[in-house]
Amino acid sequence: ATKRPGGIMKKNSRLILALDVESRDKANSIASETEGIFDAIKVGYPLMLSEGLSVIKELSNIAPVIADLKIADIPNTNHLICNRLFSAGAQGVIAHAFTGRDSLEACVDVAKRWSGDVYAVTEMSHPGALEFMAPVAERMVMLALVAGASGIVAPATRPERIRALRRAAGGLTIISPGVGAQGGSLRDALEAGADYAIVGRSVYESANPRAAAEALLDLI
Ligand code: 3DU
Repeated sequence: ATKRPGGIMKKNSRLILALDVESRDKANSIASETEGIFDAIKVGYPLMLSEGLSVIKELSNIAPVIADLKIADIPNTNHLICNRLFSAGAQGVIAHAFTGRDSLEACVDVAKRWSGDVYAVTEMSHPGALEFMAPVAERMVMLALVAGASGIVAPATRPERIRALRRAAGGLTIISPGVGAQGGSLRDALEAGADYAIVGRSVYESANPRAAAEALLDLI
């Protein structure tokens, strides 16, 4: 599995909206209100388990959708999951790297067929990620490169770790959650080497999501 690093996501605002609301109506209204600001919308378990895969196609009329199911299974199952997500309209998927090369390559193989992106989770943003993930995160970045992923997920809560993972990541795209609600700084994450910041609660829980998103734009 070889795929040019970097992927196909357009880089304008460098902001990705994490839309972890649990209703289709709420998701569509926030996505519409903030239309034009975010380079992509990340949809995960909360919304997909509430409303099903059809939300992907709906939201992708507003912005490209990254499906964040943190896929972590054997190659055959990963293959099946990725096929479902890309055929539902996702432009990218997020998969765990810790499952190893064959599992990650299964995701990349499917992504190639759909001309889509795979982002490999290396080190997560919460404190618990220091227990098992951080000590092997650089190795997981190398795996993402070898497997042909488009990019990696690295923690905005620890910009010094983004900096270290960027050194290993070469031309891979770095998408970085943890800005705002988890305490991470947008500017610090981008300066440390993230290509995109992922922002959820500080936008979708705001009384005025568009104003909150525009305030982030002003910081960049
Ligand atoms: O903390 P926020 O509400 O801004 O949302 C962050 C999103 O990114 C959320 O969907 C979460 O599941 C996801 N994410 C992380 O926060 C940290 C990771 O390491 C990986 C994904």
